[in-house]
Amino acid sequence: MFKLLKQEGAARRGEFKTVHGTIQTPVFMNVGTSAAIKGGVSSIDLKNELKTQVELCNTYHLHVRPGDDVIYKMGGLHKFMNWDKPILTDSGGFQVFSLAKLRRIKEEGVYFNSHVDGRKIFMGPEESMQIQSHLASTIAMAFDECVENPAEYNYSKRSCERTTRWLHRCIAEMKRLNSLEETINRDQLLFGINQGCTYDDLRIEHMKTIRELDYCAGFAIGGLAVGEPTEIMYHVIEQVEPYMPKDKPRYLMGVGTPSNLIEAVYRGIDFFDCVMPSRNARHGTMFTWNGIIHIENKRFETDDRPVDPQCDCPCCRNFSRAYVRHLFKSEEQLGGRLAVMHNLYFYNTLTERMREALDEGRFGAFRAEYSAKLAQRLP
Ligand code: PRF
Ligand code: ZN
Repeated sequence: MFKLLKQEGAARRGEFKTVHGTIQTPVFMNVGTSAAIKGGVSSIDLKNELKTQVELCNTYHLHVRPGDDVIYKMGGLHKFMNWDKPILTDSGGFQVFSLAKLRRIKEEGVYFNSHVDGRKIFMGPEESMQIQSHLASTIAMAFDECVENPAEYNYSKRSCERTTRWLHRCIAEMKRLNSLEETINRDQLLFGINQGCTYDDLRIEHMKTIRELDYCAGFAIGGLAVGEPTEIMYHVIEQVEPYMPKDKPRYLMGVGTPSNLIEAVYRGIDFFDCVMPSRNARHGTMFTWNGIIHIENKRFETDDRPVDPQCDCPCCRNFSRAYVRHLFKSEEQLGGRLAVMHNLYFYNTLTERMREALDEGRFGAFRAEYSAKLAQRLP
């Protein structure tokens, strides 16, 4: 399913075949938590304008509202959103830990109250797989515990071992679900998730254990970008990467800035997702090939250039900085929509340019040119 096309150091150029089409890697998955990209961007925009390859949705949010039973009745997420390319669903583990109130973690799963109406919900590995099977995503994520950072060694170790037991239960349940006649996507794939906080030995031990589970079509590194310094995140990737299978995709969950993506590809990562491009856009922070700008800045008041003169997105092709700034200043919804389209186009183009650089054996030069530049905040 995963084909490694080129390698430069640890950096990989690959291709991942799924029933909903082939994903070219490195790839950035566009986050549509509740089956919608925030900022009023639709699947039609993603497909026709933004070069999106994969959309990411969340088990927890869709279970709470509208209910995975509703989406199942509507024929699954693909039909529901009118998106026929790959969809990855996150398992709910992370969102329960970061959003839900009053949660209790037990061996069987997590008890928590919905962040929407406070109603009591239980989610364990089996429930997460059942919901994701209802959603009928292309790739389902294992149900894991993402421990807070910093976390004590002993807690991290016990949590990690539980995440392994949960992965076994996820596999058994997905096998069962994929064998049922009534399942919408019987080819649904499962990715396992590496945890272990910032402890090298726990990370490596956990990766060595889960890589043996051949049923997993790919592996993710979870539990990073949760408050630890960036250098620690890079260090953990470097520790774990040698133990990740070469013939399966690697996904760094919830990361990150454009520079983080370049640095993680350099360290052997293939898949990414992050709310940063869409969330920052809605606050007027826009990524450009020269660095990061804040469009509400006074200096853009009468600037008739596009947000990024090097960009071919719908926003930059049609409107000036002055106009986009005005939209933000007057709180017009169009401002957020244009900025989200620009930032998603930027991320999708960034991974596309990394793929081209890898194809042509010049990823090292690409990293040298852009890693620091894209991180700088322009005045
Ligand atoms: N686990 C899951 N989803 C996630 C994470 C995780 O650790 C993270 C951590 N950055 C983001 N999304 N299931
Ligand atoms: Zn643009």
